[in-house]
Amino acid sequence: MIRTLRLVLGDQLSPSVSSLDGIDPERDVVLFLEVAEEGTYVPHHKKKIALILSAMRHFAADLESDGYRVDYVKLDDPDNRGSFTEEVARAVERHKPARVAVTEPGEYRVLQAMRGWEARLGVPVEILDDSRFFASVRDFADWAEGRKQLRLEYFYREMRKRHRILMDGADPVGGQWNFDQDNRKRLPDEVFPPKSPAFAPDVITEEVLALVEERFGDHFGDLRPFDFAVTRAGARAALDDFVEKRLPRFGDYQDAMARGEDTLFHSVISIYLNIGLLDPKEACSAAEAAYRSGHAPLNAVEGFVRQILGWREYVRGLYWLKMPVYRYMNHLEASRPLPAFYWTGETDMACLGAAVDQTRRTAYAHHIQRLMVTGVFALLADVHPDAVNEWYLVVYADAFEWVELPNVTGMALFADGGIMASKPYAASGKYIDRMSDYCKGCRYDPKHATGPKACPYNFLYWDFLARQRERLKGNPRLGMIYRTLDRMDPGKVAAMRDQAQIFLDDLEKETRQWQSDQAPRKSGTFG
Ligand code: FAD
Ligand code: DLZ
Ligand code: SF4
Repeated sequence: MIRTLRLVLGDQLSPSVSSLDGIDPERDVVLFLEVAEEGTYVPHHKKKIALILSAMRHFAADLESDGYRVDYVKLDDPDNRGSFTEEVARAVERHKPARVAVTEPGEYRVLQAMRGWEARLGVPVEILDDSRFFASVRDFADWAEGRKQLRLEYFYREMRKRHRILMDGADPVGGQWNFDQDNRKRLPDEVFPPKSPAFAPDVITEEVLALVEERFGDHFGDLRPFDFAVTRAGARAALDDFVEKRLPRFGDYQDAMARGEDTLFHSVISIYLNIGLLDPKEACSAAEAAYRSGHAPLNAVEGFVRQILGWREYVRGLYWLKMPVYRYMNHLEASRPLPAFYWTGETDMACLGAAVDQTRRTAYAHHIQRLMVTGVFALLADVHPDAVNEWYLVVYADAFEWVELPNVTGMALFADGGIMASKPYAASGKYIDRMSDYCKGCRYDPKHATGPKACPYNFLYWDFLARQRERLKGNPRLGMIYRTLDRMDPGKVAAMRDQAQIFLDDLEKETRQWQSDQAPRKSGTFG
């Protein structure tokens, strides 16, 4: 008799995942389920689906060759019932295990389903902690308890101390916790970032690519060229390549954007961390070793470690602390639809056109593109958080709700009313002009705030501040900006607000037309 049926989900592809703890190779079965519902509850980017299915198949094959009993249900299995719940039920009928073990999932939606399994299946179902993070859900809740504000900086310092990363005794290496001030350079013309490595598809990946084209061909995004790593060895090679070639300048150009440069000095490892092919601890150790050996400077290494040990852990803790209400937050009462150009890329705004084009091609954009280009525009344009969240969850290969939702609702949209960020990241076109070369090739001009050449970020920025005055005026970090607004010529403010109104209404009209021209979209969790 099968003792334990061990279910491994598509973002749990680590040998150390808790659902495999204490596995008995003779009497246990490891179960993998390719199910249509996970590809369509929102219509994910084709590259994202291919990454996950191919990585699942490779991981399962490795386990099998290591001597474990694997039951792998493929998407095109004629008996496949299409959802985790139905397929676990079918596997329980097949194997009649004494119990089912699974590691807690990364999305609340799936956890809710899992909580109903024991009653449905009639066997004990053990949902185990996910130990692949520095902080457990409980650790974060303990840290948050009794605090008025949940600011990243304090959580991050605790994590540095607790995990002894970049520490000299009780003090941070270099005498300071944060080198953000050094990390805001624009990319100079003579600096050419090394490309991140490309991994050619093997036979397994080619089979998956054909399947994805057949089953999800109408989803957003280009499937080919497909050059993600799909194994742990490939993911580790991607990390090593980053540490060797890009980490030394990661800090300097962390906030820069440039035409034709999709990845700059970023690591492009979130896809591997989030599906389990890389361990966050090994990423931080590799970066710290590069600092200790003199290969990379402290501003780069600290900046990178802060993203993983700080932000990544913090957003996960916040997600599980605040769900399910976090998913429905809309503090600024934003109400407009997501502009059609987020899907089509058809816009005269060069920065947005570039971000959407890159996202369609690669299922990747770096942090500042996500935050300060597509994110800020959605904030200023009053787009409803549901529509923005759905877009980010669909289009990025690294998007799972635990990490996507806080970044969108909390960081980009201020829809949580300041649980995550101390003020909205609202910015005018000046920011994009300072940090990129997009504006040079744009029909708009970041120096104009009204008139035909005015950069939309400019009039939308001041309109946003004026429109949200009642909600935001008490924010101490916005006091100076509201004083500037109040000192502006009222005629200029009125002109910017009129132009914003016309611009947003036209955009909404075009979007509604585009929506009605589309075949009805599949409904997702974000409606
Ligand atoms: P690097 O810049 O090289 O950073 C190193 C690592 O730090 C990343 O791989 C990632 O694991 C981690 N990291 C950095 N910033 C964050 C952050 N804010 N939150 C969590 N982890 C972070 N990240 C996702 O993994 N999935 C998402 O769905 C996602 N959605 C986002 C949506 C918005 C609106 C914003 C502003 C950010 C989002 N991020 C998301 C965070 C960040 O943009 C990506 O992690 C990063 O761009 C991935 O590229 P990289 O691996 O080259 O990162
Ligand atoms: C995203 C995704 C997709 C597209 N397909 C599968 C799948 O067929 N089987 C699977 O186990 N996981 C898949 N995933 C990842 C899941 O959506 C993810 O595990 C849950 O959202 C929980 O984080
Ligand atoms: Fe973007 Fe405005 Fe610059 Fe055009 S001018 S690229 S819209 S910031």
